[in-house]
Amino acid sequence: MTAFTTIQTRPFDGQKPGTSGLRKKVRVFQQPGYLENFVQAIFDSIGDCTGKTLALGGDGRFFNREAIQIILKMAAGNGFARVMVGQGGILSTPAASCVIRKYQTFGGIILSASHNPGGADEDFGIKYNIPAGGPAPEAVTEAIYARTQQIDKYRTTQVGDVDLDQLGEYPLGDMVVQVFDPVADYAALMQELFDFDAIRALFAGGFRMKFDAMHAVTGPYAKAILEGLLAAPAGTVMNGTPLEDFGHGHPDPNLVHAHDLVEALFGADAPDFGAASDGDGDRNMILGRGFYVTPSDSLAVLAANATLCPGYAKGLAGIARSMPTSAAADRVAAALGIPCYETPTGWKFFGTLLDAGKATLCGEESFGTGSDHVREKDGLWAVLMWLNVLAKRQQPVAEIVREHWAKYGRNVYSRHDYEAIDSAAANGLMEHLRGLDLKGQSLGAYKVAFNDDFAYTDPVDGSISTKQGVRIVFDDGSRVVFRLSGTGTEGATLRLYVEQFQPDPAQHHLDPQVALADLIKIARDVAQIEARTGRTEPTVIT
Ligand code: VG1
Ligand code: CO
Repeated sequence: MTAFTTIQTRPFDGQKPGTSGLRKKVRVFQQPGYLENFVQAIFDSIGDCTGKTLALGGDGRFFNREAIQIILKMAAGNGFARVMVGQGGILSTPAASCVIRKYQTFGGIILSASHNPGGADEDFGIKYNIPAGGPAPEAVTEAIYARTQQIDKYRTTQVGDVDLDQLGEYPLGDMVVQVFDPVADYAALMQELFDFDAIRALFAGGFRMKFDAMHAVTGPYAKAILEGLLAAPAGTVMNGTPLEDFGHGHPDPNLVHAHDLVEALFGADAPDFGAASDGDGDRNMILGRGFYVTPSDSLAVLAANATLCPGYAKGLAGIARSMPTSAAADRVAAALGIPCYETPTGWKFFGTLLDAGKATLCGEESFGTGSDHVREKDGLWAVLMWLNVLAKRQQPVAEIVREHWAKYGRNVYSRHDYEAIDSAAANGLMEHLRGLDLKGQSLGAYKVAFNDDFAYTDPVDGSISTKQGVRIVFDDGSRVVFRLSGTGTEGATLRLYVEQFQPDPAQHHLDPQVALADLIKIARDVAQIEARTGRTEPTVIT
């Protein structure tokens, strides 16, 4: 019989997980009972925890360590036999997925608000991953949310804190806390997938790279793998020590926030290759010398070159991409004669396809790429796959992408984010778009083939997800897509995605903002962005 203490509590409003877990300001999470209620709601929703093992860790942001101590005691109070926690409380999202699968734990809890800033006045987040290793599907997150609205008590154990910095096993009540090396299992998996000898030879031949860990969780992983196992020169990894406030940065690997890296790759004497990862290590940005690879193109290029990597030498079963992601990957799938699936935004929708062996590679336009090796998107994995491809092809990044466009055509693509806009205005804008019937109408030089609000029926389990983004598709295949972010903590963020297929190689060099200017204007007008939000320009363009 587990010794536990029952604490009375009352529900908090708004503990509804978004695109990727529950994200709120740190101060919200610091309210007595707030974190505890959500954790108890998880434990109440996932079945009998008695005797089970839980994986636990986070991206190292402010409140990570305190939250881990709270969760450890609650896990003991709820009957878990063991919690595997990353040393120092560190565990990247893809490494958590790796560990859950390898040790067949009863899922895991990941503490992260991903790319959102960290610090006492910034963001914190928590999500539960299921035993298959992936983010909880909607049925589970809805059950957790429903439980948070009813909750009246939680269970904990009255014991002292555990030293998270020393590897080893420690008793906590009747439970064992196993502090483990968060890098080792992940690094071992990467060595199974990629040709480390070829990549080592690439670096030995003078190939130069910069990896920007953005003071977030991938620092220790990148140092161990790139500078350690692959013998890249010391200093290849920038901003490699996880800091609680990410050095006052915004750990979002894009052209705006990864400015140190962008300066290096677009400056004089630029290295051959640049990459960055986000707060929790699941996203990646890929740069060549003076060249930016859009995430949608990165997915397509990796798919087209996958068989150069030992882990994918047998070829791909299929590709999956989120709806707003460009159709560049679809063209590769068509050429390979394999299916391409279109899912709603958020990695949780890829899980069933990966489990069923229908998809091998998955990607999102938001700098997320991954495969069936884990059930999360995986930043360093994408970087290593690029390195493997570069080592085999011995060509610059820009040349590989240009050759890809010449072969398949270019899906010219851009995303415009309007951040921290008024929530009511954002909801009104989406309602306005949902109410439009544009079929057959001309907008500028484009004729609308159809417009709808994307709905998805999971081909494996039949679950249905509606209201996943308004799309206006033109009869030449061009499209504009609108959705509201489900990861923010302040106001609303409107995302506008714009895509046009360009088969003519003579046009491939054009800046997407120029090539897409007409479509961007049409999108702003039809959605009444300026009138409804007061914004004349987006906050971030990727
Ligand atoms: C964003 C991205 C989405 C991604 C999600 C979680 O969601 O658009 O593609 O899966 O973040 O990524 P939204 O709802 O804000 O558009 V992460 O790296 O925050 O775990
Ligand atoms: Co992330």
